[in-house]
Amino acid sequence: MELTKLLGMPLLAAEHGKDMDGLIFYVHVLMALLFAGWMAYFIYVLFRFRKSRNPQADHAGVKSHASSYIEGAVVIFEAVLLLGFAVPLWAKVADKFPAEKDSTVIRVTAQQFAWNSRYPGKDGVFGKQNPKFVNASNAFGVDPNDPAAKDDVVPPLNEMAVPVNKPVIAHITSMDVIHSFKIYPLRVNQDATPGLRVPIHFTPTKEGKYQIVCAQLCGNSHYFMKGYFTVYGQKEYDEWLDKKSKSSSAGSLE
Ligand SMILES: [Cu+2]
Repeated sequence: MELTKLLGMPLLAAEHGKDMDGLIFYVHVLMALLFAGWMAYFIYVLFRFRKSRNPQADHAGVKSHASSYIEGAVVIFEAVLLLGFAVPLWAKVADKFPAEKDSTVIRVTAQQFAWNSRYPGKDGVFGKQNPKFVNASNAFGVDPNDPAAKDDVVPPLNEMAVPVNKPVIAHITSMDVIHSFKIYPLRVNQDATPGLRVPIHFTPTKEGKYQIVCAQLCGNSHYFMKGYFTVYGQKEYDEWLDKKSKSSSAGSLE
């Protein structure tokens, strides 16, 4: 949190966000160290190989293999970092999903130039989907004959909400071209790719109304593609969902 303020980062409203802000901070520190190191080396080389000391260029060049060994060592070191630490850590952090029953599960479908969302309704089960049912009034291709689809909740375009302090699992996909689902305060960013449904998870920690932006140039109205993601207290969320389930367009697909 402190780090977020120190760096002048956007408001932070998700649990994992402090690790992301920390990562951005440490990457900057590493870059600063590399910059200082390379600058020092550059200045040393300017001085060491100055003209007065080296009037004639040495055409034979360096004969020792020290630099090859150093480069080999760097490759091994980086391979250990990547395979030994980065990949297992990513698997642990990003792939470890919370249980669906303890989470708010949403299906998000991007389209030019808006965000659709779908909630499973009281039965907790999403209606079956099939691309053959997709049309202008059925963005999700929901099977109109599936009973589980009847109570699904489809809020108006560009409107989503979740309760605070409860994990969210959002399945991100797209109807047409590649978009990208991004909410700065929640430190969430996932490409929405046609034909792929990619799940992400995060836990919002602060109530508020946050803007969903499209972070992938997706057409002439890309700039215009924004939605609102509201984090409510549990009670307000229940009221919101109840209201949306009454006005939901899911029923009209029958
Ligand atoms: Cu877009």
